[in-house]
Amino acid sequence: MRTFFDPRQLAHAPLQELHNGGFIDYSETPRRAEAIGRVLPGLELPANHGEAPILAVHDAGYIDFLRTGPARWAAAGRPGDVMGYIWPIVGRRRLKLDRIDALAGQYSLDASTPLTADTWDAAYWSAQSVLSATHAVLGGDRAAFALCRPPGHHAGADYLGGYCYLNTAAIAAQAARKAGAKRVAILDIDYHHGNGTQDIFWDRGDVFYASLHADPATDYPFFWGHADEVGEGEGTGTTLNLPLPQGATLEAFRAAQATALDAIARFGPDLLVLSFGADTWDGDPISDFKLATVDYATLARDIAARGWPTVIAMEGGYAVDALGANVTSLLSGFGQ
Ligand code: Q9C
Ligand code: ZN
Repeated sequence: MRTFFDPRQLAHAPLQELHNGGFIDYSETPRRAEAIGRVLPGLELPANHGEAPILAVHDAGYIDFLRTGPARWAAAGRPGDVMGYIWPIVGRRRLKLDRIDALAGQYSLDASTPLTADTWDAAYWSAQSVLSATHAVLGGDRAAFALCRPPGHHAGADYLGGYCYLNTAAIAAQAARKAGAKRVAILDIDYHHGNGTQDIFWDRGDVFYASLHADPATDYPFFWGHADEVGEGEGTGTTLNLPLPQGATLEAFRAAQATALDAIARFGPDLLVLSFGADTWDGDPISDFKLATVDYATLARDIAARGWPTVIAMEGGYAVDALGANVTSLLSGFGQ
């Protein structure tokens, strides 16, 4: 299987994140990508597909904020990384504000996703990696893997959050649509609900979003991922949320994945995007499912058996020392 990654994705390295009222070391460290890269000897540099496929998903004002926010923050005399600390609560009218503090709140979901001077470039190349994997699959490969880091599925069209800035799965799905795929499905098996991906395709009938994740009653991102969120308008019925209780093992996870795969089969996609997080692993430091390394091969075989050309985008997974084995296990299930 072809695999894609650009070393520029490593430069993004926030030092700290706000966690339970204090600051802790940033979980989404560049060491994650280094660990995965070590087990993928054939890793290829992505081609540069430019900004158009990013702007096909993301708001231009938001992209400008990602690019210029750190310099504006520094110009305002702030030490450290850009972090929002005031948010426009639900229902508040849209104001056009220029103050960096207001922009940081407008364009973010949480205060645990710092924006640094190196973030834009890293996120840009993470997106190029998934675009190269998408083009490999559109060109006839059965599956391709993008070592997306920073990850993507919490980022919406106009907001960052959950360690995510550009929604790589959404960028892949939209690029596939543009290249002629009539229907695209996204299966999200990261521990957390992919609120950004859901939001982006919420009212779209051409892109199906199915997610298995920890119940938002107990887990981040809390405000999305409930079973009764099914989409709206033309997208009614093309969002499927399958929350699972903390402690879930392969048995429950695999059964829920089969439910998602059956729904995707009824939708009939030309191409599948798999948002893969290894934070469902038993030893993950920030999550509470109980999958074993070998389980990823089982889950991948179940997916591969459906026969859809598949773009795999890396999402979360924070047990750095186990990431290589967990990704290797997943890719082995695709038979390559
Ligand atoms: N430390 C992904 O797995 N947790 N993102 C915030 C404060 C955020 C995880 C709690 C978890 C986001 C891609
Ligand atoms: Zn996650």
